[in-house]
Amino acid sequence: MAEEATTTPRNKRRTPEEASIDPAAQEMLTLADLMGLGTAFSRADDLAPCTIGAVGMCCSLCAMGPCRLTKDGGTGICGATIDTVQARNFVRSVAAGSAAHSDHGRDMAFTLKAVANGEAQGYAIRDIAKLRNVAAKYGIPIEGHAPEEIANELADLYITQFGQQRGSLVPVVRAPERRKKLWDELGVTPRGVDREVVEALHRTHMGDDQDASHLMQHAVRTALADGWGGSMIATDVSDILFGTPAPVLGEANLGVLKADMVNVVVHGHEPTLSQMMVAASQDPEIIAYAKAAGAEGIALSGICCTANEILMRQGIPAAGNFLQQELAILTGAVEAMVVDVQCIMQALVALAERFHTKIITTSPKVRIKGATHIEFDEAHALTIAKDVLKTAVDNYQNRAKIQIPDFKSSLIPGFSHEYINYMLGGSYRASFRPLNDAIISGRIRGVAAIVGCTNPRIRHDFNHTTITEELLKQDVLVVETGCSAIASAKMSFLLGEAGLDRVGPGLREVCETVGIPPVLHMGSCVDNTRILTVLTQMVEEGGLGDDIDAIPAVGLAPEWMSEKALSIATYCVASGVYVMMGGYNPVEGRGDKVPDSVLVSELIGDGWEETYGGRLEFLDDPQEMIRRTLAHIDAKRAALGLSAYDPTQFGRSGDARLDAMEEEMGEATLDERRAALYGQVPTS
Ligand code: NFS
Repeated sequence: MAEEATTTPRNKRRTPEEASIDPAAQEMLTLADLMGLGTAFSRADDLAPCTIGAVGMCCSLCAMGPCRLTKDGGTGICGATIDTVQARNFVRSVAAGSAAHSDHGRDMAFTLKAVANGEAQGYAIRDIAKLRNVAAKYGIPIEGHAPEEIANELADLYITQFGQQRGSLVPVVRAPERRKKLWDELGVTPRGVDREVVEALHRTHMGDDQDASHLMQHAVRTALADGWGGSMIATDVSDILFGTPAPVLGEANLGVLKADMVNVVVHGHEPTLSQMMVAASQDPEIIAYAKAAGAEGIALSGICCTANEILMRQGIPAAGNFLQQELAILTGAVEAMVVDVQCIMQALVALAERFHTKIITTSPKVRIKGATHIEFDEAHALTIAKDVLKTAVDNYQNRAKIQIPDFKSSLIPGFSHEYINYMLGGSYRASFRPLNDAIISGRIRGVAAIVGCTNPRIRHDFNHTTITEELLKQDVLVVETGCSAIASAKMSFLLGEAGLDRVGPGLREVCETVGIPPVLHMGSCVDNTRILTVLTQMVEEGGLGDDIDAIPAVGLAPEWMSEKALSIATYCVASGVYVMMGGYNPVEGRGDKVPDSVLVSELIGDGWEETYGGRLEFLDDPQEMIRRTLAHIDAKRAALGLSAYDPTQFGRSGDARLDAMEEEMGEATLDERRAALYGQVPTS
């Protein structure tokens, strides 16, 4: 891996190697250049970001502007200061991110209701244990009740969370006691998902809330409605309907596309569609239909978070992360790209027109001009999924020249918090005790959650993998979700043995003992709530303080681009986590010449740390993110009274001991090896 260049140089086209560290992506970018086709990478080179908007100095909330606040102390026409403008923009972004995740959660809750009533074709309640577990948290009666009855009550409760006007969202009961008390005291406990989003839009309308601190307080409340509300509901219901993930073997990168099969790529976020596509693609009738068209069968793969949903439940391969959506089409081997909601580039349609690929939109909420629309509805889910696949098969004959990069990596995803709990303690004593103990002893120095998007202004996958690689060497256990997890998968960090030679001695011992890869793939972006659950369980297990902010843990989104990432960052900070984001800083512009102004960038840093124990920073340099991660983890260890991190204490047990013995014994016979291992030569 080369070691430099993380942000887009201006007015210059990057080479494929400068644009991405992924050889499959590089091959497709070279092809795009040869064919004279644009991608997000080349458009990012050609289109410099607006220097005013990029640092949050533009207000376009009313028609007196847009106002540029480029002068020291300057205001908008209404008198809004730069702090107010930045805070308003920030709140609006968080509201959009929270709305996107939560609307996904709402749809899942409605699907649960439909399944409970037998109105959703092809779906079933797959994880009854999780259903009972979740329902019991809210006092829904479970003993003696059929799964459908429990699901009906849980669905009703979850549906009300969106329109609830007063009180507290019910999933908030799952937060640590001290944290809930803090949120109540600060008045940021979310009341209802829709209420917080609507209020965010109201308060940021022209002439409303004009105090940056007060505005940012509502950013927190709106984000908490996502993390401890909409997203948590989405994760719960997905597990109940499609199964709680457990380790499974999968593959990632464009090399998963098949030259002799009908390739269907699902792209977007909601598992309702993609799970049904998995079922339909395995239907003998559809396979026969594909064979009749001259193909060997149907090869289903995914892009973005919908890829993660089916990867970690069924091991369906991931063709790539966000920036690979166009690159998949460039292979010429994709018969259909089937999209639902979020992170779908409009450019797909124009690019697909240069090939035979059909872009098929399926959500009633999302249409793209020029795409084929086949609307998905859960009442006829399986029938519609089969129709979509038949459309793809019919397109196979139109395929021309193909070029599929020969790069893919194996991985083992599927580390739900339930599975982590189980793997650490077994069925009868499932517990986070071993994880806490490993941190307390210093075998594991701390935990980092590396999450979020890829962004064409940042060298594709570079920050994700650079930070992951170094933190593993430093004995930091890494958990990942979203496009970050796919980046690590492509680097083979998500496969036990393949990654362990790049891991520090203490962490390696833990991975070998428990039998886990050094990077745990925990799912899609809504599944960042699994990380909140893990952190809460670590608090409840004891020994690492009485709230999330005491744990030696850090969150990173080193190549972020979407508003959803801002919402995630904000709810993590409000939950007590130190979060660093790479690249674009939406509150960078200066407001320090305005009398009595509060710098928003200071507010989200020192201000939020004082209030919530977590802080939010935007940084360009991955090395600096690594330095700050380790410094934070070490400071939290010291505050807990734990021993200072010392890697020399570990690494002499487990496989490392065997490896050392192997080296020493060289040509030894089998009996000599047995003698060294067991102290005597067996008699037989
Ligand atoms: Ni997350 Fe998923 Fe990827 Fe970013 Fe988009 S796919 S919800 S937003 S780009 S990680």
